[in-house]
Amino acid sequence: MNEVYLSIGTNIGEREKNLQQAVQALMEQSAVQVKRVSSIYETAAVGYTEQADFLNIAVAVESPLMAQELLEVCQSIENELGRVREMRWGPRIIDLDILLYNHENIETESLIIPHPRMYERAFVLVPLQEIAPSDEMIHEKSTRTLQAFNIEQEGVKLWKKVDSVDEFMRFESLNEFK
Ligand code: X6L
Ligand code: MG
Ligand code: MG
Repeated sequence: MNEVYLSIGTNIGEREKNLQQAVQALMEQSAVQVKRVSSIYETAAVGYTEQADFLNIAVAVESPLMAQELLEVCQSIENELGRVREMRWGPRIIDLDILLYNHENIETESLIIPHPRMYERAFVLVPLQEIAPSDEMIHEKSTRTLQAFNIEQEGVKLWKKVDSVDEFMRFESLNEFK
């Protein structure tokens, strides 16, 4: 079984609902087990900064799938939730990125793991460090980088504390009636 960490982001529409639907879609995959979900962070956009703030989370999953197959699962969920690719680095309904796949280094035409820019991005590392056992899963490199960040200066704010996958999914059932 492979231990995999994902980063999920959204800055269009009902952002919290988009995150829930993405995690729900992961849970509905028979070949994916969702083990942990981080708190939800509101984060200033990086790359192209003239866009709305994001909500970002990190998710730990277990899966027998190969990295490439998981990438296809992530892309199918993005499509299912209505993602359309317009501007590079522009606003998106949902974005699922594979950060880590076991301790493997993978480089193919379509996939680079560990995610090449994750160590520079507080919006990735802050949620990740909440659910990744320290040192064991995150490379030492990233914990060091994380300590060097001034989290607030990086535009990353705790938006909603989440203590378990169940809790994360529970507020979805409430939202069904909205
Ligand atoms: C120089 C050049 C410095 C490019 C940074 C950083 C580009 C990040 C793209 C960069 C550069 C990205 C999210 C986001 C995006 C997200 C927040 C990207 C791709 N995705 N900002 N910007 N959260 N807060 O999920 O990550 S676009
Ligand atoms: Mg991304
Ligand atoms: Mg992506």
